[in-house]
Amino acid sequence: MQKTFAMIKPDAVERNLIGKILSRVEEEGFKISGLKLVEMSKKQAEGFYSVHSDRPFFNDLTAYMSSGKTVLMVLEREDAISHWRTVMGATNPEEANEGTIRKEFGESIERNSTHGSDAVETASEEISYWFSGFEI
Ligand code: IDP
Ligand code: MG
Repeated sequence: MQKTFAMIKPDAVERNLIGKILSRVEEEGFKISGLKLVEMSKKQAEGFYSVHSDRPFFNDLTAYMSSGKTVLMVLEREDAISHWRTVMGATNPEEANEGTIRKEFGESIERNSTHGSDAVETASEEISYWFSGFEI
C-alpha cells in the first residue's frame, strides 16, 4: 500500500463537485486515510507550490488556490501516486484523456479541478505540509 496527497481544488468545490469526485476516489479503490476542507491563505498556497515560484503563473495560481475552499485528502492504495495521476489526467484538461477527472471537470490549465503528488518524496512532503500524524 502507498499513500498519495490529493486535492479537490476551489473551481470544483465552487461547482458542487466534491461528492462526484469523492465517489470516483472510492470507485478507484482508494482508502481515504485523511480528509479535510480548508480555505488556504495565499501564504500557505505559496509554500505548497514553492517549487513553481519562478514560473509566470505562480501569482495567479496561488491567488486562485486561496480564493475559496479546497478538499485535502490522503489516499491509500496499491500504486496510489501513479494511479491517482492517471485518474486525474493531464495538467491541461484539453490534453487529458477521455474519462479522466480533469477532462470531465477541468475548466482550464489552471482551474483543473484536482491535484495529485507526482513522486514518493513529494507525496510524503505534501502529506506532512497539510496533515499532522494523528489526522491520518
Ligand atoms: P500537476 O498539477 O499536473 O502536477 P504542475 O506542473 O505541477 O501540474 O502545476 C501545478 C498546478 O499549476 C497545475 O495543476 C495547474 O493548476 C497550475 N499550472 C500549471 N501549468 C500552468 C500554466 O501554464 N498556466 C497556468 N496554470 C498552470
Ligand atoms: Mg505537480
